[in-house]
Amino acid sequence: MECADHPPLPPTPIAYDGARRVLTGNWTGSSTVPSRALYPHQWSWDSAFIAIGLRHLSPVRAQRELETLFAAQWADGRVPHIVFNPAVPLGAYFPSPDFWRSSTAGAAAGAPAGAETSGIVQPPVHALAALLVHEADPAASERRGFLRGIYPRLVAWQRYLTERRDLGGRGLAAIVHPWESGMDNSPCWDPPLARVEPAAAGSFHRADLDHGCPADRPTDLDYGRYVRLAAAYRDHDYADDAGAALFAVEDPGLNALLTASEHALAGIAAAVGADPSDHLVRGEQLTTALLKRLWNEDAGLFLAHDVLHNEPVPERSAAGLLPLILPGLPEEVAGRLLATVRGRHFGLGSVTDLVPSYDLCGASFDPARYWRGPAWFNVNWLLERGLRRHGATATADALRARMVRAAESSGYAEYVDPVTGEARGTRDFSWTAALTLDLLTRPA
Ligand code: 2M8
Repeated sequence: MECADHPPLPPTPIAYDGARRVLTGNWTGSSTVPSRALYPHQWSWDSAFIAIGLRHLSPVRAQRELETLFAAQWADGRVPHIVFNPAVPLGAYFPSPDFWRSSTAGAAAGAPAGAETSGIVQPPVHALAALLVHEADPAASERRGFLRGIYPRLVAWQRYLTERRDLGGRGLAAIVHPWESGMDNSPCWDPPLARVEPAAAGSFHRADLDHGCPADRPTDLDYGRYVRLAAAYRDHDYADDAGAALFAVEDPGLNALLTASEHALAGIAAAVGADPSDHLVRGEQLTTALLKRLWNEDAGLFLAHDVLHNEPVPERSAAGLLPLILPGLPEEVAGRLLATVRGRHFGLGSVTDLVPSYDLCGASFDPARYWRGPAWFNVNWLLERGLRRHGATATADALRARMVRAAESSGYAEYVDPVTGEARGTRDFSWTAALTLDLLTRPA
């Protein structure tokens, strides 16, 4: 994916040094934890965003970040959302390896025998990350066989999503758990989640509340439903069976990243001497499906679709803006998205400094609680690229400057209040630091 040229930011050595310190502190030797306390293992889409920043410090380390993740890929192509570090005590994070039991319950789906992982997935940012990492130092990439080694794995990952996860038969991938969207607690999941019977409150211990503030985290009721859904999927041997799914939703954010990654795969194919045309065709097909299935003219953005009830979810989330990163979006759709980002629902540049994760006017808006309103740096990083791609250069420049300031002043927070910039969630958060480095250093 290419971005239009943009002027370099004035040097801000404090932000750069702070971001480097966070990434160095969170590096384990083969990958990076999102946060030492709250998330002490390797997370899938975190590692993709982290690699995008790490490439500026050490392209080889960025390559290793992705290689470590893909070493735990399942034979059916899925990339698990967590790869557990066996040296970390079981009680440090829940759901822990003994909950997922990937090496036994996932055996039929091809889970690796030598690593413990979760059985669900996260959005596919990996092909985009791999291409950017390669471009940061093509000679080192070539020497290590990085792109050649990861290309077939990336293709298998994309095919898992486009084929096995097309649960609605509509040409889009469906998520089977809110955590698969990466925007775990978004109000978009409330209606389909309300149909799920929560696991009993005393049947599990929430390790997240040992480290995080309860007002910033999901409620116990939502957590009980997350646990129930994950256990049901596990007890069905992690089989992707539309008839057995308790939750199946087409998320515009995940599908936009799936589409962007298909375009990145075309770039990777060209770089390794393979034929890129299949990826370009698939990228176009996914864009067509997104437009046909999820675009909502009245709302001015893409809406999630509840596959089990065959109806759109009438909630505006930043996920519905993410198709802005795509090439080949019709001009009128890109124009509507730009207006929606700046309008009263997201308020960018007037009410908000950074794009909130959820509709400012929505009934469930909460500026503090996890994915129900706060601004996240990965989402804003993607939108900054999208704004630039569609010619909104001044808006992108201003957003970039505000992101760097917010990252530094919040102590590289996991998320911030979109209006006041107040830090929320954990601090010294890896993707916040990595993407800050990228904003300060780009173009590679
Ligand atoms: C959050 O999700 C995990 C579960 O995967 C959690 O709340 O325990 C989300 O923000 C997710 O997008 C992120 O990848 C993960 C690690 O940073 O934390």
